[in-house]
Amino acid sequence: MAIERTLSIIKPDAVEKNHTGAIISRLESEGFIVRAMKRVHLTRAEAEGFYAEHKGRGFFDELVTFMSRGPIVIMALEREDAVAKYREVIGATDPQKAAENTIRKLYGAHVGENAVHGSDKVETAVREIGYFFAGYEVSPRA
Ligand code: FUP
Repeated sequence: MAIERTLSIIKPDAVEKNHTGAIISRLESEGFIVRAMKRVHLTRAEAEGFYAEHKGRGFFDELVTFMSRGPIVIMALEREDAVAKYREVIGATDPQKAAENTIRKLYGAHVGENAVHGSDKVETAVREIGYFFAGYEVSPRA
């Protein structure tokens, strides 16, 4: 399997509840390497840009309001098969349907406040990492 990168966001609900460290620790213990990381408070326009593919969906307004309500922690993570493995570790979009011990099950409340984001495909990950990080901010493999 190939070494991939995926974009991880610790969303405002999890940052507010002080779960940032626990989530990063879990991801590192699952073999992910943090290649880039920053803590930012998105404007509404920045959140809308990130979720542009969902524009027009019923939950879009609620989603961008949520994602811009407080600081988030954004990371470019790397490991073998990173996209699929990360989605396995975070669990289903709806925390109530997520498997036991997944990050969304442990730290998410409901589909609108589900603690973390993850890229859905390798190509999406490239676009999403590029949305938040300049090339020089993503450190190469040691
Ligand atoms: P995921 O890839 O698991 O993050 O899920 P999606 O890309 O389908 O959805 C992006 C975000 O929109 C989710 F994290 C939560 C939100 N959402 C809702 O609030 N309601 C829905 O019915 C679907 C998604």
